[in-house]
Amino acid sequence: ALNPNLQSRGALVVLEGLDRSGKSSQCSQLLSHLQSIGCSAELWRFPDRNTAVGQMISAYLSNQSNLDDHTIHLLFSANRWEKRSMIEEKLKSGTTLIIDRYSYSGVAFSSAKGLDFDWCKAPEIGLLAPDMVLYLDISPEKAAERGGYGDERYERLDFQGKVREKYQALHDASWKMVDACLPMEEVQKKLREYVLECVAACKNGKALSHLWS
Ligand code: DGP
Ligand code: NA
Ligand code: NA
Repeated sequence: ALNPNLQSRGALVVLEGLDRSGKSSQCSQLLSHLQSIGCSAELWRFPDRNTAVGQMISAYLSNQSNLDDHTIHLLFSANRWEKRSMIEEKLKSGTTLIIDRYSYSGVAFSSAKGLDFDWCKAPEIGLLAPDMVLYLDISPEKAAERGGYGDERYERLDFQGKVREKYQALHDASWKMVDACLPMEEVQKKLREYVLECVAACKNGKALSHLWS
């Protein structure tokens, strides 16, 4: 409901999906669209490979280093925690954030390796909860047809299948499922509708909440 006493804030919108689901290009198009209609918005991504922690993650993903599964899980989580206060400041200043991957990737990818699901969720507790999660749904087979996977760790058909199952166990009322196999423009159209709805709700006083809610 409309609450004129609250300063209007930006929306926290997360895009999730398997590798090669089209997330990153959909994110850029969303950002351009929001900016073109005068909405203050930024595009962020996790892992953020620019920080010291992010560089350790990047070395791990490109197979230049090996780390225990629990250790890398906690590094991915730390990489989100180190941005937590900046995310809150941005939102409170009225900027909408489109984020390419978040805690759901953290839990889906690590639990797909066999780590305990609830153990994987624990370090994410207290991070800001997205106002909306847009899940670009694609089968690993279809994703692999898109020019094949790259050389990074995790970019294998069998593993991506397990990740998809874990994603299915995470989805809640804040999730919108979008068929990533639709033509790109149609995917974009649906994403825009959802995001605009979410931006309006946040402007009208929707409260920020925390994971896992
Ligand atoms: P990207 O930069 O979006 O291509 O992500 C790099 C890879 O890392 C991709 O295969 C997804 C995976 N990933 C992203 N976030 C996490 C996380 O928090 N934990 C784990 N284990 N994997 C993640
Ligand atoms: Na990737
Ligand atoms: Na990506």
